Order: sequence, then C-alpha cells, then structure tokens
Amino acid sequence: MLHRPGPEIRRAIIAVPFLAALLLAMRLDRGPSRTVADAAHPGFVLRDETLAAGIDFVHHRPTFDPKIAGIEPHVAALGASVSISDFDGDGKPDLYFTNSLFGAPNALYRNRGDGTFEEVAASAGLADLNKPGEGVSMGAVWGDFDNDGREDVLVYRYGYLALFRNVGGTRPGGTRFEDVTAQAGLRRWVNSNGAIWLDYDRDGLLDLYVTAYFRNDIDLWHLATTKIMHNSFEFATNGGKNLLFHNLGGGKFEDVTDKMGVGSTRWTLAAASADFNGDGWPDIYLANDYGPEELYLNDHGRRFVLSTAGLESESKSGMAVALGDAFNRGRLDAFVTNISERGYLFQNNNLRLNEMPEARRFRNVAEGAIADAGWAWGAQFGDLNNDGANELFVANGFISADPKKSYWYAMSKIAGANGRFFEDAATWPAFGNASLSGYERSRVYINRGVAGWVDVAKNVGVTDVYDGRAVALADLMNRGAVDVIVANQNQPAVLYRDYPDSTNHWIEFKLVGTRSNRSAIGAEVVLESGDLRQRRIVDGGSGFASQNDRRLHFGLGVREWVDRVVIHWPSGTQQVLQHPAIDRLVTVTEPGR
Ligand SMILES: [Ca+2]
Ligand SMILES: [Ca+2]
Ligand SMILES: [Ca+2]
Ligand SMILES: [Ca+2]
Repeated sequence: MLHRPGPEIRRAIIAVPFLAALLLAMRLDRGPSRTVADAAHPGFVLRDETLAAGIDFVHHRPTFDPKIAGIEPHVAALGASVSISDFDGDGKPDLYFTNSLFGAPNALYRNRGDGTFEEVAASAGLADLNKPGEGVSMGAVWGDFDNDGREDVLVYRYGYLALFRNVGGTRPGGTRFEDVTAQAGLRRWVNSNGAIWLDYDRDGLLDLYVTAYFRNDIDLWHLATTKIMHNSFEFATNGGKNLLFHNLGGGKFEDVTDKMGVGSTRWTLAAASADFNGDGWPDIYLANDYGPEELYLNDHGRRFVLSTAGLESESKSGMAVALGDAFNRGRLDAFVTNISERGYLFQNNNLRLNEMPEARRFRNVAEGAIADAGWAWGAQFGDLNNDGANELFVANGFISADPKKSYWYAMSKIAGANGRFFEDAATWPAFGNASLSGYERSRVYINRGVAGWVDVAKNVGVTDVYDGRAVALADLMNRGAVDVIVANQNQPAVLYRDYPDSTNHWIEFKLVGTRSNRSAIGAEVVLESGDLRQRRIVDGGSGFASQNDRRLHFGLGVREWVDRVVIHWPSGTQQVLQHPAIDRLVTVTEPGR
C-alpha cells in the first residue's frame, strides 16, 4: 500500500523551499552590504512629472451597442495601456499609450533625452487606430518580428488585430510604420486585452500569443445577443479563445492554436512568458478573470501542456501577471492581482513562488499588506531604491464615478444568482453613475525579507486615486533609476520619476540577439554580486496591457562590483560575463555559434 504523508508532513515538505528562501532573505537583511529599507526610510521617492515631461495623454473609454448601455461602464472599463520601446533606436526608451474611443488617437511619445517627450503618433502612422468596423485599441506589444533591427508593434483591440512594421525614417522623430496585418495573415477579429511576443519554438523568430476576453464572434457595436457575459463567477469557460501565431518568416504568421493546445476559453486578461521549469523552453502563464490561473508548459516547442502547478484550486479574478525574483532566489516568481473589497469580495492577490524545477508547482505566499491592493490591475517588480531587492508597484481602482453611489450591492446580488442570469448583460441592474471600487490609491510595496512587504505609496509620493490599469517600468533618462508609467482608465496617464536617495550602485543590460530574436525577448539574466543573486527576463509583454523596457536594470546596494552575469539566450546559448563595469548600461550582443 502506498503510504501518503499526513497533511502536516506534506505541508512541512512543501514549506522547506520557502523557508530556505526566507533564510536567504534574512541573510540578505543581516548582510553588512545593505541598509534595510523600511516604511520610514524607503530609500526613494516617486515624483509625478507627467506634465513637465510633456505627457498629456488622456484615455477615453469606448461606447458600445445601446443594448448593453445599462452595464456599459463595466464592459467599457478596459483599454488604458502603456508599452515601452525605443522605436527610433536612439538609445532612449519611448512610450506608447492606447486609446479606446472611436476617433480618439493613440499616442507615441518620443523621448528627446532632455526629460521631455514629443508626441509623434500621427506622423508615425500609429494614431488613428480606433474606428468603426476596425475596433478600439486595448493595448500594444513591441518586438522586432522580422529581425531587421527596428522594433515593430502589434496593437490588440476589441476588433481586428493590427501589426505594424517599423520602416524607419530619415530624420529624428520621422520613423514611420506600415500596416502589414493582412499580408502577415493576422487580420483576425479578437476581443483581446492582452498579447505577448515569445519565441516558443526557439527558431529565432518571435511568435505571438493573443489573449481573448469576450467571445471572438461578438461585435460589441452590433450585438446579435446580450448573452455575452461569463457563465460562472468562479469557473467561467465561455470567454474568447486565445490564439497562438507561429512566425513563419518572410513576414507571415500561421495560426497554430489548436496544434499547440493553447486555445483557452477562460476570460484571460493577461499573459506572461518565461522558462519557469528551467528546461530551456518558454512557458505561458495566464491570469483569467472569473477563474483559476493557468500555466501552459512548453514541451520542446512541439506542444503546450496545461500543467497542474497548484494554480487550479483557487478561483479568483486574475487581472495581471508580473514576473520577478521576489526573494532573490535566482528564480522568476509570479505576482497575480485580484479583487479585494472588504465586506463583499476578498480574493487577495497571489504571490506565487516558483518551485517548478524541484516540485513542479508554484506556492502562494501572499499575506498581509501585499495580499490586499484593492481592486488591483497592473503590477510590476522593479528595484526602485537600488538596494538589490525588488519593490512591487500595483495600480488599482475599477470605476470612479459618483463617490456616494456604489454598485457593490448589485454586484453581490448578481454574483449569487444563477449563471444563466448573469450571462445575459440585459438582466444586470443598470450601473447609472455608480462607482465600483473607485478612488483607490496605488500600492508601492517594499520588500523587507522576513518582515514581509510594506506599502510605502504615501511615503514616497504616490497619492493619485485614478483608476489605474497598465504599469510599465523604464529608466527613461539612462540615469540608473527605474521610472514608473501608469495608464489610467478614462483618465490622464501618469509618469512617476524615480529618485533613489542613496548612492547605491546599479547596472543595466541591453541585449541584442543574433541567433535569438533581435529584441532578445525571453532572454533571462542571472546576476551574482557577493551575497546577491537575482534573475530578470527581457519582457515580451507582462503585467496588465503593458510592456517594460527591454533593457534590464539591477540595483546593487553598496556592492562595488558584480562577480558574474549569466545570460540564458532564447537560442540556448549561455553567455557568462565576468566583472562587468557597474553604474552604467552594458550592451551585450549574443555570441555566434
Ligand atoms: Ca527612442
Ligand atoms: Ca522590425
Ligand atoms: Ca519562433
Ligand atoms: Ca529595492
């Protein structure tokens, strides 16, 4: 007879790797090389310098078929996105924001390098993307799909996908983009809130995974039925089908969704990719609304397998997937945001420690402050005080309308009703001008190791109560500090410039793929400096409707050198750098065969 350990023993077995992580974190705390940040001394401030930088973007929500006017605030509550790309290749990261109302333009802010930006979307051909018959933008992801050295962009909409090839320009700010959607084979109608670039078969060509929210046969302006909502509050499976497109080269893509087994019809709001189990192949992690998260493990580029990694038991409302090394274990962990509203729905966020290589599972360790970020959306890990430990920025707030009226009571009634009832948008009580978890303040968590995470948003100057959606990070001025850009729903975008108040050291890497995709998307970098070990990944889209700068930033604390950097290129090449110079950006080109 097979002996199964009792629950206490099983818990103890599972707890061991986490304990090891905590002991490591304790060691970091005790180490002489680091002053521990706390709420009183977070070690940085974030200043709202949006207007001084010349960023005046305001997101406008869409309007839809009058048949769903009663709950339009809910259906139209997404679309504020921000993604970072150095589209003109001048070494200064630029910003792209999407808009979601017919006629309202998307915005492309070119970084002048003097702290200001100029808006060039119209001349670039990336402004006028929100029109009847085409759809409205929900977000964008950048990647050099044809490996010509110029970053291209995929815009996902409630409507048709749109792929733009960067054709360059002859003067600064003169870069133009050409719509290549049709010849690429990508003119597909998808009600999408997310997409990521990843090279799942490691052939050096970036492939594309697109998530779908509402069913793909739904045109939100011409509804044949009002039965468009989820069929369960906990395990809904009637969302749009996610799609995987294989890059064939020559500017063409092929739909390989069914062949590869990644056509989830859960209500996916966000995706992120990394090689979680360390077998060399990039996997796909999904945050699904009204359902459990999903992890698709990549079986040698031949197929994906939906894994039982401890994610399937808890159903929540996954809004974003942020990847980062939470406790400096040299692993990429996942932070997934959810809804927390005391008195109604308290789901808690998930901080899932990656124990895939040894235990084939993730382990949720979110508790205390980090678990409750309100109605949370986009999130990102980044070292804002350069002390060598990641902070976590979380945007939140769903619908800020009349502050005296709340839709929560109506929402709780619907959630308790029969699935057939809430699947029909026409049966939901009308929103009117009610708020739903509105006027929430973003959270900025610092990582205190064993003492847990603490929210320092107020202390560091993050006080806005906009309805945050996308969060992206970039060192916009190439000064060794990670700035935070937030796209807010139906409201102005905000640039928080990061000012670390110490002389902590740092190092940044720009990776250029040769055998791997030129953008180096999917490359994972492990840095070792004395007692510090940390892993980061080049971002092909993560968080919610966002993408960080492709350049990787590491804080070093007072450590004055880096021992070793190991780069795991998507091609399989491992490159080791010994003692790179610090306090600067290091450009690394992938070695040839
Ligand atoms: Ca630039
Ligand atoms: Ca290109
Ligand atoms: Ca590929
Ligand atoms: Ca830090």
